Amino acid sequence: MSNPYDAMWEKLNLDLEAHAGLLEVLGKFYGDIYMSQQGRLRGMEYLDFVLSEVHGLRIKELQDAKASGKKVIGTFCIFVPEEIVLAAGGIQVGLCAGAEIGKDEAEKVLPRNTCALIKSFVGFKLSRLCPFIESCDLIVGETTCDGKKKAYEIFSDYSPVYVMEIPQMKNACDRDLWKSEVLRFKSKVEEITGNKITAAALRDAIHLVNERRRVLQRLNRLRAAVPTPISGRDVLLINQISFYDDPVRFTSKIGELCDELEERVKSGEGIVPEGTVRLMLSGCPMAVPNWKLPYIVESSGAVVVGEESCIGTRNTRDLVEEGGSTVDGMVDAIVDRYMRIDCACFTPNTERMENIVDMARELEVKGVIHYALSFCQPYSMEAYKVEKALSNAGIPMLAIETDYSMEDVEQLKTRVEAFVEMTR
Ligand code: BJ8
Repeated sequence: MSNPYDAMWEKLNLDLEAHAGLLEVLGKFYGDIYMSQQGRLRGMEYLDFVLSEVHGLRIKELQDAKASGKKVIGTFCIFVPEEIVLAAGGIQVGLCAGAEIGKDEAEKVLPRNTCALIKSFVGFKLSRLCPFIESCDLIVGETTCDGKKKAYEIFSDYSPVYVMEIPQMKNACDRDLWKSEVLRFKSKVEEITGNKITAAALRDAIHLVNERRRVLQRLNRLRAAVPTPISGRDVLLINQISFYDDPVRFTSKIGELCDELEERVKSGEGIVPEGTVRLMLSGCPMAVPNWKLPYIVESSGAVVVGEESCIGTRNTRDLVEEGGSTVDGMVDAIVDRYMRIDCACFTPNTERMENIVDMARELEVKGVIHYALSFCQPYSMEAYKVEKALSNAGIPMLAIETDYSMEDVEQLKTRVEAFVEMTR
């Protein structure tokens, strides 16, 4: 059956047949995992709509913006400062992918022992399945883990790629390096968009991105209530969509959802039965449609009340200081804010341990599930330190390594159920 967006997707050189298959699987998966939930907030209808139109209406918006002269910049990491792109009149979209559909194609150019996230974005490109990638005027990579770093070299054979160097430590010389990289990125964005960044535009962009972070911080405060007023799956979806949607619209819609959530919290209404175990997830980012682990957890007698992840609090915890009046001063504020990101690519990464323990205590969780994608060295190695820090705080942790396949679902469920029982 043809789709009203077929002509647009064809123009973007997508493989229409394979893409239709992807949308069908995605729709079914979403129905099983999301629409089967009871007591969802009315505000989630907006998220359902955005997801159902993620390759349709949102792509159409991007195409219309491009036709009016705007540039679209794709990213894979929360280190890329969106404030710079917005200040230059561009649009930034997240390209991390959470499906294994292009895996076979990816494995033709990447070693099999590469993490699923990398295989997914390379596979999406090689299989011509992602209209976001195909809409980008520039794709920004970064030197975080070795896998991503080397994958961008291959990716650049197929798309225009620009790579930012990310420091691996947090000394004064690392901050200097990062500032020079932010400035280099600013020049690149100005060149691509043809717009010189002014102080007024940068001030507005900083405020806009901060507003989106603030609304997500509000959501995190409200979801922490007892009884739990919203599922972890729904909050993960909101965080995932924050990387695709128009920031002004998203912030306003999530603000409305938070108003509804606040009413629910005031009335003491929860969405899980009394005695449901509160858990927190920590580790690698979970990109759309990677809902596997939260679904397993939430069908095993527990509820997820926090995600210590880049598609979670790592992306929203810190704001850029507002109030700067010069471009240089605001660039410094951006540099400082992004240097606080506690990705496992840093060494040492003690802030992450402190943040995880603080978060687990504040959320009063019974335990933490540490999630690492198979072959992700930074996160799977750091799990040892995380477990030690949590154990010192008297909080149990379960370390899980998995990928995007469904083959291990039963085995993971058994382990998660045992962990939930143990924490009771
Ligand atoms: S700031 S977490 S978004 S790098 S899972 S590709 S680390 S092998 S995603 Fe990340 Fe930026 Fe860090 Fe966040 Fe490599 Fe690990 Fe794969 Fe990963």
